[in-house]
Amino acid sequence: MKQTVTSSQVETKDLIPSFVKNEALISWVTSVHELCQPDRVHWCDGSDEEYKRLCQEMVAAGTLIPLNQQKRPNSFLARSDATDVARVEDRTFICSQRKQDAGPTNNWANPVEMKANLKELFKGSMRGRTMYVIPFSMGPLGSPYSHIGVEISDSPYVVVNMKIMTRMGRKALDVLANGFFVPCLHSVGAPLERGQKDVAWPCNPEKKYIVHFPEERSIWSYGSGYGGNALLGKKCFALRIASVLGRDQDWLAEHMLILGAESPTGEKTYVAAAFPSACGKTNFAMIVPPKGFDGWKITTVGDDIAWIKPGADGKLYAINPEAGYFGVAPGTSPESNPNAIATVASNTIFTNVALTPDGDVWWEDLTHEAPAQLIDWQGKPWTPDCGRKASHPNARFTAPASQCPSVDANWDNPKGVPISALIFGGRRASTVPLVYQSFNWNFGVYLAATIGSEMTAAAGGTIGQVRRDPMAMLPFCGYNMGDYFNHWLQMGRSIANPPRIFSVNWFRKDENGKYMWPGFGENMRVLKWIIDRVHGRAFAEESPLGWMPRYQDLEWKGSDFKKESFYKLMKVDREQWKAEVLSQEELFEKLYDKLPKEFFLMRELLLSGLWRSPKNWGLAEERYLENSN
Ligand code: SAT
Ligand code: MN
Repeated sequence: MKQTVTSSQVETKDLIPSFVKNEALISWVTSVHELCQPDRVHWCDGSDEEYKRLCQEMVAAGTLIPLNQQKRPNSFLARSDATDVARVEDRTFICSQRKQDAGPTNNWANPVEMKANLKELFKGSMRGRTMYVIPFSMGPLGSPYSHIGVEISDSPYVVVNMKIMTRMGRKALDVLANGFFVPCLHSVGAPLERGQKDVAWPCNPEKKYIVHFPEERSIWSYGSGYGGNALLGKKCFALRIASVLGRDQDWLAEHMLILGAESPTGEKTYVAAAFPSACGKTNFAMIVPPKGFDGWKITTVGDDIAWIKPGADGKLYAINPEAGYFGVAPGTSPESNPNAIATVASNTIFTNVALTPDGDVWWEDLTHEAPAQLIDWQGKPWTPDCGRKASHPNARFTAPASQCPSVDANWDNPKGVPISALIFGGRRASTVPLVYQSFNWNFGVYLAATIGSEMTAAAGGTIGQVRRDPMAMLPFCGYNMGDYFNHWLQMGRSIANPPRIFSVNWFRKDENGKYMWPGFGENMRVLKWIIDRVHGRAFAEESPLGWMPRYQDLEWKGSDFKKESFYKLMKVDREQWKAEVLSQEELFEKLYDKLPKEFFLMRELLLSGLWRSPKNWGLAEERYLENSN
């Protein structure tokens, strides 16, 4: 049968195509159809023809602008409503049955009341629109690590983005068969009355709700068409709901990139790394080794999310549940991330970037000099001296992972890749050294739980104050953060050969406020030490925090970075660390009733280590001087 049906023409039986056999899916789609009252229903098959047709329809509707075919083949620009430009954390809810299961770091609402409220909002919310049924697999099709979701959305923009970001369509439905899926209901919340003309970016400026029902494993999202609010496979499913699945099924859903490093001898090592937002995660996932690293190859498995499960051999294995990148455009340049630039050369959807006179895209930092004229992200004429940014700071590209020049040979491997190290980083102007290795799994969980970023003026906080972002999961953990820490500790108890855990900080500043570390490709020098450590090759000294490299333990070929600068960057300042440990208390107090008892003990050990004679600190200042002779 035809895959698009019009409600006015069809009986409910025609709502469900004959190839759909899953009883739970049939009953869910039927009930959503009844509730949302769309004009048409379309079951997405995930084909290229379908993608093309939807893009053409959106071009006709003014939602997409086709870009110059020569410069940016098969690519489009979308401009969102100015009020719908990012995830809305204050409108994001975890509606567990018990409030304590959401915990103090999540917004909670009574699930019965919330469901009733949502049903009111969704009633007739798709009038005048097409209801798209979008089956998708998070993770390689049929992998034991993967999970199936079905999103129902009234946004064709969501459909084409889901085609890039997930394995979407008929194939996912075939894998689902009669199995379990996560129902993800989405509406832009802008029904069209008879004869009402649509706008280019429909959304609901007043009411937005991004709601998770963890026990039911379902997602209801209303009012926004942007990013993680609307592409429900990403943060909503692959992190918030999946973290709950992980808690219940003994695995981890993490906000981590995954990369592979191949040495000149052909040895392959995979690591996963968590950073809060605005710490250059996509850049690190696609890092290009600097001068002096001939023969090294870095490959990308994922740039945002890792699903990590224990394998039979006692190691942890990870998959990237996504199939594309939804990356921040501003700041991405041929210098900062040449692989990302190559990835978005074609078949890409850009959202809220600027348009050049010749039909290409531009964003801040893409080139050293801005073009003389542009159309900005809101569709207004722009010149370099106009005082506004040409692209929105959260402007994005949606591009297929397969187009990344550094994509890993195993990125789509259903078995996942073995993870040898977990890396945690924050944006810290002071206190936290460039790199150290935690003494063991438990200390590593403690360090991961206490990462954070110093507030900037833009973040609206007190400058210098640290916003803790445990495991970079603060906005993404679907249950109580204290239970989540315990789950991490429990994972360590149950695996024979856990990955080693490291802390990195690319953002330490000197007394003049200048970054002390060049970052970008140079981070490879730190990564190589980490890899050498996990293979038992690199030396490290004991410090109160963990194991630290000496200057000579890093590869400096091709660099003129000074030994004195390195030790300044590695310094563990007792006074700063006393203040750090005290400020960690704030987070711990908030989570007090669920905080693992191990954390109190590790905090005491950390403090007592800091009080050891500086002479005995692996890297106390006096010692650096000794070493430098
Ligand atoms: O909009 S997304 O949630 O996909 C990206 C982000 O805000 O982190
Ligand atoms: Mn992210």
